[in-house]
Amino acid sequence: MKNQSNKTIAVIGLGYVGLPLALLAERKGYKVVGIDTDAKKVELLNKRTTPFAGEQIVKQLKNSSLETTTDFNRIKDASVIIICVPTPVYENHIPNLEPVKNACRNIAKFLQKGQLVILESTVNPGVSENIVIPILEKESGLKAGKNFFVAHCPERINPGDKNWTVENIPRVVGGLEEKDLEMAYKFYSSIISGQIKMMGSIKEAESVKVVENSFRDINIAFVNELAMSFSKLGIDVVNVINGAATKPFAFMAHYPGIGVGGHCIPVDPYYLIDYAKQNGFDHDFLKLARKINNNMPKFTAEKVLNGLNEVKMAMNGTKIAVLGLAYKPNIDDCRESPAFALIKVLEKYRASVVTFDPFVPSRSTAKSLGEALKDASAVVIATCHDQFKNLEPEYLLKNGVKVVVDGRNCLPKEKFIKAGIIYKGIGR
Ligand code: SAJ
Repeated sequence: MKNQSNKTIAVIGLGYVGLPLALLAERKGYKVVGIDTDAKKVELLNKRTTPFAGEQIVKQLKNSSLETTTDFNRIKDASVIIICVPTPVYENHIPNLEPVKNACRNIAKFLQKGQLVILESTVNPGVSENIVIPILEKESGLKAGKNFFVAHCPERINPGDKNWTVENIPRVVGGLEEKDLEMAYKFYSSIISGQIKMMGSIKEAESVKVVENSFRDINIAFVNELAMSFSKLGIDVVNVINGAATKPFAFMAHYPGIGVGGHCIPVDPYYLIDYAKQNGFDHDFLKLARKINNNMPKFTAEKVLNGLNEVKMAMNGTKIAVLGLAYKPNIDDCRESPAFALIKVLEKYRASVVTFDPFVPSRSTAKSLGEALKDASAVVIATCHDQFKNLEPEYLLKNGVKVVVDGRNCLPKEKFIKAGIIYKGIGR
């Protein structure tokens, strides 16, 4: 490994994206300063504990000498400054770029000649040139492309994935000009083992991420719509998808469920929808996919209603256990999790909802699985945590459960039906 010790990197934003990146750059020989506005998070990180799960990160953190601070002054010594702050959307799905703007304002105060600023946060095309650069130039008095350099390298962190990591995931990078691109390419080549593709412009690099995640959202919407249709046709859509997946080309399996959560897939399409609309194009298809996916919690609640009707029970006053709050299996991240939309719908039917997620005790109403299941007439699997995949029908029957709605199609359907439980999957 080339010794980069004479080079300092500053990473702004120490969350799911910034922290793994900061730890990787440090392992590759850079001196790294991690900066976050959350003093509590900085304090925890300095004590070598991490505010979010992930044993890999905890181990790396304990072995690292990463310096973390809230003081933006520390960017002065950095040759590369990487922005890894969140890019959420507001309730009305309009992009919220405040975290990016605030990071740029804080950087601009201390920006030095020759520094390279890289934005990793997911944004729509145009943000680097129309938002990031004007703020950096205005508050620093320096000129982008001349006195300092700007590039975009969209993050591709996949939380919980042990095979694809920040070190080996291929990346794309775009620069304001040729020089900015070269500098960014050289930096990423020194820490990433995966392929790094140089894009023709910074806008192309910004477009790659929103396109790849919109691709995933529309594919999930496709199978969610199939699930709704095949429910009426009495055909098991999961079996059909697995059948289609035997085709070794031109098919990519996605699976239906109670909805689409996380900080990427349900959010990124809105960045493209909004930017295209500002430029005179309406993404009907992307909007329809968002509508279908956002409707899945309601579709799931109707499954609960139908299941209870089959055992002559109403939702009103019935105890329903919702198992899983995190947006995907075996992690504690609840951002945009459809479980919460499902709970809202169930409570509208005046059901008495208890929740349990072993990875999210702080937001679970029950302290254990046993407590959640006790006297519950219906169970909804909202997240396919390993602990729930192994649930036995006998255990549920013993607790008085009559209906199981398998929101992630992760239980053995036949086994539950044979045991006399009313089983409802999503599309099966
Ligand atoms: N989901 C479905 N059906 C599917 C796949 C996912 O309903 O077939 C749901 C999940 O339950 C979850 C949501 O969609 O609620 C998002 O799932 P995800 O597997 O896409 O997980 P993310 O949000 O962690 O997505 C990340 C993304 N990575 C980056 O943005 C860098 C995404 O691009 C990856 O495709 C994804 O990981 C992955 O492949 O695991």
